[in-house]
Amino acid sequence: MALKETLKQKIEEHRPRTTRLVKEFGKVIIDQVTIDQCIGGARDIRCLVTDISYLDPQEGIRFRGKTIPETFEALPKAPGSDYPTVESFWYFLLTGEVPTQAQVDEVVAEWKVRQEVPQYVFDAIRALPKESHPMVMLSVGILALQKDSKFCGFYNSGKFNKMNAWEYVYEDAYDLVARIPVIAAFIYNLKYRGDKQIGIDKGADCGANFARMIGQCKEYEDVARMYFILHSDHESGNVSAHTTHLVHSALSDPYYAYSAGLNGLAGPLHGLANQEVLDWTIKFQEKYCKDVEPTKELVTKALWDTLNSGQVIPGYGHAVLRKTDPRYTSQREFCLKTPGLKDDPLFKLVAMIFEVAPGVLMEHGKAKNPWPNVDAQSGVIQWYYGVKEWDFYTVLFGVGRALGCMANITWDRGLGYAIERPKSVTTPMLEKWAEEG
Ligand code: NMX
Ligand code: MLT
Repeated sequence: MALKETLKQKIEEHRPRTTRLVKEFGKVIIDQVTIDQCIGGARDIRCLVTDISYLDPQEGIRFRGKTIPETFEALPKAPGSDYPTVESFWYFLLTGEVPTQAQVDEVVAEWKVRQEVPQYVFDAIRALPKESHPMVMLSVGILALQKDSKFCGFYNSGKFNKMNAWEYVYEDAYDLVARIPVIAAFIYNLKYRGDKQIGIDKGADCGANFARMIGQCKEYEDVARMYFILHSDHESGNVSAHTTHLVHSALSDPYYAYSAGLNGLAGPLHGLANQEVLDWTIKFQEKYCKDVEPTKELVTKALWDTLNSGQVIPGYGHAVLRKTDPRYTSQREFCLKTPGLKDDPLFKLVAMIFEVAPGVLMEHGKAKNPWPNVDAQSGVIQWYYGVKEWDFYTVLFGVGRALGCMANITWDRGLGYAIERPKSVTTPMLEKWAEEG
């Protein structure tokens, strides 16, 4: 069955479960809210639903019930590669089913049709000052696509109905995931390669095409596939996924919603941490290792200098995870099995930071999770392959994250989730409840 038919069947099968939960069990209590959660970023409050992925604090992420190694193992691979295509992963995220090779081939073919980006998007990006951060360019590019939103068109057609609204979200979502790598490649070439643009390779899958569009080597094709899949989804409470869900809950179309999500991803406590990691590491080399090899003692000193100046150690800590992020481990394993990369001085330094930083953070005593997250390992791979412009790294995160956010909002509409509108209270109210105990 083709992707849309499979998804339609899945959504229709799922709807009665959601309806029954609300009608028959709507008042069952699944959590309570404390004052520190209210003030402290709603941490750990169970109030969002998604079946696309689940984040266990100890184990890390599972996409559609599968761990990262299980996901890579199960999905059909790109020709001649150990990694699945992004297209097969898109099918899997949307439907929860491992596609057959024939189903993947269909998605790859449809992806190619959808990936053409209208010229006005490039013109809008080009109109920005060249010094603009590439995340601004990406967010503007996605927002510019809004003009042709099929969901918005359906809403304005006078024929809008809740039962098939998801089909129009699906159309936009699919267009968006197919186009965002092309927009990202355009930004890369515009900013860092003297505007030497490379056209779409119509014979290539998403990962291979992205590598070719930014002038990269064959080996980078797997880097792109791995990177986009690993960054795709992290259940729905993280800033980018939650923002996308929130904005779309007002029936803003997928372009408005994901442009907003990207603006959240651009924060240093979220996706921007991957560029901060590289910045920190390179500055460490310049400041401490001009004439000497890095040592654990030097790394320890630099980490304490960072903490003592009131800054966070980028790439370490997490709001939910309490162990090393399996996305970190997966990328580290990629480095260890890649000749050249495993002996690369920067990789060795990142590995040394991994040996030292958790101990320093434990001694510091603030971070609830002293272990590395996805961002601690991602930049060094890009650097090794020559993508040294680290302010571009969050754009790569944003290309991957589009897959999860778009799968999520397609299902949001499929299941008719309501506009999100939590209730706020005042400080005097909290003080009163505090006194009453
Ligand atoms: N370095 C120094 N202090 C830290 C760190 C860290 N890496 N992580 C947490 N803390 C501090 C945090 O600032 C807070 O201090 P204070 O009480 O003074 O406000 C305290 O430890 C408790 O914070 P947690 O509850 O452990 O962490 P929280 O859930 O609030 O925040 C992060 C999670 C990820 C924002 C935080 O760990 C952090 O800032 N990490 C560094 C930035 C980073 O790597 N972000 C990327 C996350 C993954 N991603 O891609 O989005
Ligand atoms: C993410 O991938 O979104 C980050 O790890 C942050 C999070 O999960 O809160």
